[in-house]
Amino acid sequence: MKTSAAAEAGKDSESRPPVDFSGLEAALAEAAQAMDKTLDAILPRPRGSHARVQEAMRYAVFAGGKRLRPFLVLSSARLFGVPRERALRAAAAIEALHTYSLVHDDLPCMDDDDLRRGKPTTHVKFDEATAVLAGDGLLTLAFEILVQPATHPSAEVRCRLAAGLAAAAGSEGMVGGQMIDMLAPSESFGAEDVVNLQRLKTGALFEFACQAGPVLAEAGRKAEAALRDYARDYGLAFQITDDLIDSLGSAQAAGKSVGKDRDQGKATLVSILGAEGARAKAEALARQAAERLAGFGPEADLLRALPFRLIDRDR
Ligand code: GRG
Repeated sequence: MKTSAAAEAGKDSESRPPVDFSGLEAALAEAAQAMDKTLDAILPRPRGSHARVQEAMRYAVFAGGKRLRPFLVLSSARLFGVPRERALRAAAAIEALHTYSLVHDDLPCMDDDDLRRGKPTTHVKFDEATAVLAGDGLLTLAFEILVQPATHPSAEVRCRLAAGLAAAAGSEGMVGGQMIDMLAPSESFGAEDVVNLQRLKTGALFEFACQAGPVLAEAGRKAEAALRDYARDYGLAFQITDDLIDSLGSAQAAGKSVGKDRDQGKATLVSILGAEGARAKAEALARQAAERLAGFGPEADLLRALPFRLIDRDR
């Protein structure tokens, strides 16, 4: 039987509009490949007596991520005709920073995980201190990439990118979200609290990824707002799907430990709405995300299709 919260979420659920998935898998694979090549060129080659930390940075980055944030940067940049090299550099910065967050999140003092992206976590493969330093190295590298002139000839644009990433990743963004997550009570944590937590912890970085295109193109605030709104809906749909996988999936399919939220008694939209309600909510958010791009033509079709492909991951 549906809970009332699930019934509420289910109200959002209408049948799915026609979604053009053609070309999406190929585009995702192509973006991931280009990203790996760029990251390989940018990441320092292990050398000297500090080689170990650079080996750990490379281990974490090349452990097989889906490169979703880079795909969002590249796709949003393509909408505005941003030169590919610039978009790839912005994408590399965000992927380096995202990987740092995963390395630190997996540490024994945080989520204490042994498995990430289907492989031993960085502190298991190396050691705890090296994993902390590797995360620090990736975080700082992200900003080094953004402020180099190869990212954009305009210093103002480079500053906006660096400030945007700092805001998304800092204590009013991802770090703040992680803090709330660690302090979150197992009771009296409602849907609104969960949405706020997720918007900071994972959503802020998605917002930055989607806004990188219009910022690189100097396309103006209206374009940035459209991409930000798309990212908000996409980010929450992504998180709900991740929670569904955590709640229902296998560690092998997820490439990481599952069932942790439930074991720790953490509230998620799945525990609040139930699996069916959460799925309906994710579907509604995917539809809304696609609608946010109504002002663009067929060049935005990959971005329109992505949230639907994403929410099908848990089935
Ligand atoms: C430690 C400062 C600090 C922050 C950690 C983002 C985050 C904050 C922790 C990650 C923990 C987690 C599992 C969050 C759920 C959603 C999420 C970000 C999943 C990983 O992103 P994917 O699926 O991963 O894009 P890949 O490996 O494909 O890059």
